Amino acid sequence: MKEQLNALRERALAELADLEQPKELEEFRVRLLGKKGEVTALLRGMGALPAEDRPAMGQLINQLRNELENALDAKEQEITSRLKEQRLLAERLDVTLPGKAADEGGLHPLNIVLADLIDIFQSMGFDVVDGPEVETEHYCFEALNVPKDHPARDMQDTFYLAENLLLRTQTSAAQIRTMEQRKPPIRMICPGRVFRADEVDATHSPVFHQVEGLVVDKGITMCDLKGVLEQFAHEIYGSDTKVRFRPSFFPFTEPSVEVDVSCSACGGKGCRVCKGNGWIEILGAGMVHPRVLAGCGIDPEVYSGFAFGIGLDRLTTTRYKISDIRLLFENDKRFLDQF
Ligand code: 2NM
Repeated sequence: MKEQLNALRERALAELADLEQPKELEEFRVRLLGKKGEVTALLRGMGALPAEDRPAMGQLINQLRNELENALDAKEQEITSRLKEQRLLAERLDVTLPGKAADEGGLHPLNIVLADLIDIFQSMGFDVVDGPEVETEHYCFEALNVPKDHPARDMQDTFYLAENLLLRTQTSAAQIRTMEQRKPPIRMICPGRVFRADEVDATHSPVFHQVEGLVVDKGITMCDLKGVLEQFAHEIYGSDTKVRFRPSFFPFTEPSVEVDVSCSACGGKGCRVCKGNGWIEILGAGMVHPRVLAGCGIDPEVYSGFAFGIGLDRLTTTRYKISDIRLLFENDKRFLDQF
């Protein structure tokens, strides 16, 4: 039986040396030291020994049991620390590596130009006013002296949401609201989105941006209009830019003008940008129609005013030589990154 013991010890220790996984260790423990294990079986087998041999044999078996338990514990520690080492190695972070640079956002070109515009007009004493994009016929047409049969009111040109509810076709609706609420003097600009049922192409979009301006006070004349708009054109295009006023027509102003600046691309000689005529139209304007003032409760015998409407999209495309207005609305990152 002693030999049997020694053989078991040698076999078990050799086997243990080759184990690598905690699971294998556990199986080993059960197989040798468990209730039905080999060492336990040896203890049970002692019943067959003569009574006087039993104590010495029992001692030997217990010794083997302790020996194996110690070897198992040592092996377990070895395996645990090896696995931990491996895990730490796999999870190692190099905190000295350079970080990934975050993509920086920027202002949309329309907002860059709008910020300039707001700066220019604020420095001339204008307030910036906001208004609703959904309007009634009263604010969009009636109060602006646009007659009932005017083509602008047509379903084909205006997005109607319901009877008497529409997407504003110009921001002047907000100026009517202001004139109804405030006493002159009024000096305001109203930037915002406007909507027209246009076909989309390189120069037309159903959504575009306007900055409309309004000045109402005692004694406002066409000279004030010319002075303010000339100042504006010089600040946007440079002080050597020539400015030209042409007679025009709008229902809400009388007289009405269109304002051109000399083409900055060719200096007025004529090129592709100005379609060969040396001038670029930048805005429409005029003296506010007495009927518009009166409709807002402002006495046209006491007060007068001028108003203007600037197309922000065109101002932006000409400033940055953008060939297609649609680029302003697609939000292609490759395009936006250039500003
Ligand atoms: C334009 C051209 C001319 C305009 C008129 C008004 C208001 F509300 F005072 F009547 N606001 N804006 C106006 C005048 C707009 O856009 C081309």
